[in-house]
Amino acid sequence: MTVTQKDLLNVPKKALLKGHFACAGCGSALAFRHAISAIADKVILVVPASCASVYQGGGKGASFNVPTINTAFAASDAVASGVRRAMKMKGKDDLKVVVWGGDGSGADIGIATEIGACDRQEDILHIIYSNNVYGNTGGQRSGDTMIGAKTATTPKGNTTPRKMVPFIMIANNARYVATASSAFIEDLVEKVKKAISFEGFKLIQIDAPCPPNWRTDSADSVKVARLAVQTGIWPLFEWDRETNEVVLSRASKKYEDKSNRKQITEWTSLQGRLKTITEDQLIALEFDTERQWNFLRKFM
Ligand SMILES: Cc1ncc(C[n+]2csc(CCOP(=O)(O)OP(=O)(O)O)c2C)c(N)n1
Ligand code: SF4
Ligand SMILES: [Mg+2]
Repeated sequence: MTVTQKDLLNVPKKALLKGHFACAGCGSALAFRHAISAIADKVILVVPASCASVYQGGGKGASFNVPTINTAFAASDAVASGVRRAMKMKGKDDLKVVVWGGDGSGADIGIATEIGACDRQEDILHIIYSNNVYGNTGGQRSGDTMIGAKTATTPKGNTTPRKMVPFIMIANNARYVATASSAFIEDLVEKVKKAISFEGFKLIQIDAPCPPNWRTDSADSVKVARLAVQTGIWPLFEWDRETNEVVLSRASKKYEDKSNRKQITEWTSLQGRLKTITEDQLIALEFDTERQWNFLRKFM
């Protein structure tokens, strides 16, 4: 299923209307606009507490143009499970239930209900947009924060390796798992469309730059996300339970070979949160990047 730029315009309806409250250059809002617009005629969204709870607006100013249920931080996958079961009972099988949530809920506080839904093979798609922090509450470190990144709770730079949620979901036998990026929108839309075609629990994790917390220029969001792929920091891949194979996405194929990758410092130097990364932290970040690739290679 190849998605072209033309397909991005030819959508059932725009899922994100003008006047939303996301910051300029928000990678999450950009990804949302395309990923959810592509399936806007058949989606019910479930949103845990996050920036998305805020940037959707409310009342007459609401900018989410699809049915949306807002939930408590840890409850989104439980709520989504119930909504999907109810739709099935009502014979509305064509309605797909999608969790749109941040890394704070997806990697940390909601992970118990997320694994529970995966364990029960609930027929839902959980999309984590990862801005690498608890953005909505002031930018605290999350389980998905990069090593070396300064956050509100790691003023000297984060020292803890990322919790790799896609790998957790592979280990828990999800139906389909993928990573995506705000810089590769056609690839993201392809993955979302593919994911909802499967029955069972699906997870997609998106690298979503966040100018205020990453201390980047809002005009650089796509560039920063693209560099994350080109440096090997954020490999784009898909894993399917039927084949138990990891397939690297087009944009990441050549970066499996380390010699093709751009220097990680090209990516860090654009971000205030990583500009002061120490030598030790940089080594640890490189090690953590290789840890991801080594895991993926086991399934290739
Ligand atoms: C149980 C619980 N703990 C803390 C909060 C406060 N809270 C609301 S949103 C949020 C941060 C969400 O972070 P993330 O999921 O990464 O989404 P982002 O804000 O970055 O988009 C926090 C800590 C809450 N609502 N409920
Ligand atoms: S804080 Fe970050 S994730 Fe939240 S709306 Fe702003 S740019 Fe987007
Ligand atoms: Mg977040």
